[in-house]
Amino acid sequence: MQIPVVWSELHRLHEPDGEVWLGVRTPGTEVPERAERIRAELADARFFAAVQQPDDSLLAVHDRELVDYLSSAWSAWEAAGFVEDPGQDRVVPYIFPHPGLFSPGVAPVVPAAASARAGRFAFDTMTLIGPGTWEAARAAVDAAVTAADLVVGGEPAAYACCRPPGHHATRGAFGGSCYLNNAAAAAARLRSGGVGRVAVLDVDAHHGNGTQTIFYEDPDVLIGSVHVDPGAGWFPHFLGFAEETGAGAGTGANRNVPLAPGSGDERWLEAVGRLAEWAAEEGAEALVVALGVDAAGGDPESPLEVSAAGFRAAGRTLGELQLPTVLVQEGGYELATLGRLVRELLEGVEAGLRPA
Ligand code: SP5
Ligand code: ZN
Repeated sequence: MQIPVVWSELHRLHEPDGEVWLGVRTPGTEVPERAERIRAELADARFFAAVQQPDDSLLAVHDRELVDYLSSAWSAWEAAGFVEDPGQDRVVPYIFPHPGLFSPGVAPVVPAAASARAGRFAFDTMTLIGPGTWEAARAAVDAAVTAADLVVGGEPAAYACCRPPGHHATRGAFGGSCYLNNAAAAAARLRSGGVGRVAVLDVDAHHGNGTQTIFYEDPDVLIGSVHVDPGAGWFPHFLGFAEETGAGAGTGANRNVPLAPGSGDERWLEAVGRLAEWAAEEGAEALVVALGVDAAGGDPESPLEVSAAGFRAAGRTLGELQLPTVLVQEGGYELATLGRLVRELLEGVEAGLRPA
């Protein structure tokens, strides 16, 4: 494979060790083994170490309050003694600043108590913070931005093999196994590196609500996402509908294609094709692919039924746009097939980019 792979060992420091779902600590599927499986499958590629990036690369897409919180959340939790009493070895929120909580004109503060602070920034209970979560999340952004830098520097495409994933994280909140939005940071880097208009196309099985929301009013970052229909009962439940098309100056720059559970290659590839065509028509000069492979038939987190050949075909369609392309790993949870599916998509991109 020609596409360079950006890698950081620091991902291993993030061991969520489960997720709190429906109030119960369940095993969770966003495990360190994921990145190791992908790396093993791509062992013949050129590897680049993720380069540490300045705070600017985070602050381009996140509020300082979120960054400050995430970088200190574990130490504050530990110092508060919650590991011993009540016996919780990960940061878990308990109270949320729900819009319905507030009196008119009263805005949420950052709470004084470490126990309450988590809910100020988390939008679900599943996305646990442990001792190395911050270091790993930050390294994942480093990997995505390093991949963007390779592309700004002239590589036709680059792939960030990173975790934790990012596309559910908004400017000010984290959730859905995501803490910092790696793909958004890559898009911002392409923009600051001189690209006029970037398209982020998200093929993860879940709606990329964070990336959508970060760029919702930005006409120069087009966002397209194909995902399982949240209206059919799937995460992130509240966003990802076709009616969400951007706002303000970004009106028309967002596009969602929700698919019925059970959709396979035919419907999924048709959607990928429509999003790619739209990005070209709207004048995208570079592409970020939010590369989740959890739309695969065997994946435990989604009811879509895409095949290995489907991922290769999607890659080819994206490559045929002939744009400088940054690919950023998102979801994909079936350990036995994960690496192969990523390889199929990357090889498809390579085939599409190559002039016929
Ligand atoms: C990046 C990404 O793919 N995030 C996906 C987060 C979706 N998680 C939803 C989990 C809902 C509860 N999980 C139950 C798993 C049963 N196998
Ligand atoms: Zn997903």
